[in-house]
Amino acid sequence: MRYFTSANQLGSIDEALAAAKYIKDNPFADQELGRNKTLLMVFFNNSLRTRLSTQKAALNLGMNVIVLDVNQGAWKLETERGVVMDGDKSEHLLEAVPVMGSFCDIIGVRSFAGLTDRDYDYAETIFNQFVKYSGKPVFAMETATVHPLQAFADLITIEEHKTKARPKVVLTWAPHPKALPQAVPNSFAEWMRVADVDFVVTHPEGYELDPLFVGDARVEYDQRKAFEGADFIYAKNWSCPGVTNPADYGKILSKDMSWMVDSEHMAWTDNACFMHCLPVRRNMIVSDEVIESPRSLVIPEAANRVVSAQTVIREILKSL
Ligand code: AN0
Ligand code: CP
Repeated sequence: MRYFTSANQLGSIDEALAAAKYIKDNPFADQELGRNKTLLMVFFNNSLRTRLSTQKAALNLGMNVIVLDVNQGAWKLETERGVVMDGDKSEHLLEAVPVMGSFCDIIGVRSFAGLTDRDYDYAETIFNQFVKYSGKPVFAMETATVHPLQAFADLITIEEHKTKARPKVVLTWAPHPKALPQAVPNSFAEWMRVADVDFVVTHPEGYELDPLFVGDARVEYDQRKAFEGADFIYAKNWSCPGVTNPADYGKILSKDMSWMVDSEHMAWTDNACFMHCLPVRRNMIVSDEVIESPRSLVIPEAANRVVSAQTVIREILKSL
């Protein structure tokens, strides 16, 4: 595997889930696979779960791990080719990336969306420079437009908790004070479309996700209608994807608190489980009561990030 950003790179979704189950049951079975191999994790943004779970996954596979916070202690990086570097950026990504590649066998990259230039973000400019110039397999630890390790962990969690063969899964937008990327809902939509679930997306008008990810999934603008009969409620804020109006890309179009998931909202469902990728702002996205309820899966969902990361890194190790 040269790079990992989406569901289809793991073969069929059933194969991916079977591999994840094997890893969950046998976390230390492949320690030889990673012996003397080094994972470099490069962060352009903050992280708690991705940082810890991906390290833990690599350690379970017997690997060595190096972590670089680009914004803390490294040289400020220029990412655009052709600029006269007379500002505050001391080094170009075009040298930094192959140098990083020379120190490791696999690279994980977290490179958030800037949310100002849609074309730049959706071209995955930073991630693709790692793929092109590092000479090593690269996986997404949340890039500008995707968060596949999260979506895979979400799917594993749904598999573990579903009580129906084909559960109804609802992705709902919820309010947030800051503009957030579309990476989590993009990947969640992409993975739910290939999973055996009845998938519905609900959000205020203007928040339509890119068709590249949401495809022909059902969109229901009436949140109450969307929630009816739901088995899983997956809440997430995202900023305007700029699909209907490119000028609105990255903007906050609504802070409508009636979209916050509280007990009243959950009462519309079929006793659904509540999910969120975390970090979550309580009483903006979800009420204290719902996130603390026995139907909340946020902690096991986060714990499954080790499983999704380990499944992906193992596949990459097997292909080295
Ligand atoms: C990020 C986001 O919405 O993409 C990370 C989530 C995994 N969230 C925040 O920055 C709060
Ligand atoms: N869910 C997730 O990726 O969290 P972090 O941003 O803390 O890594």
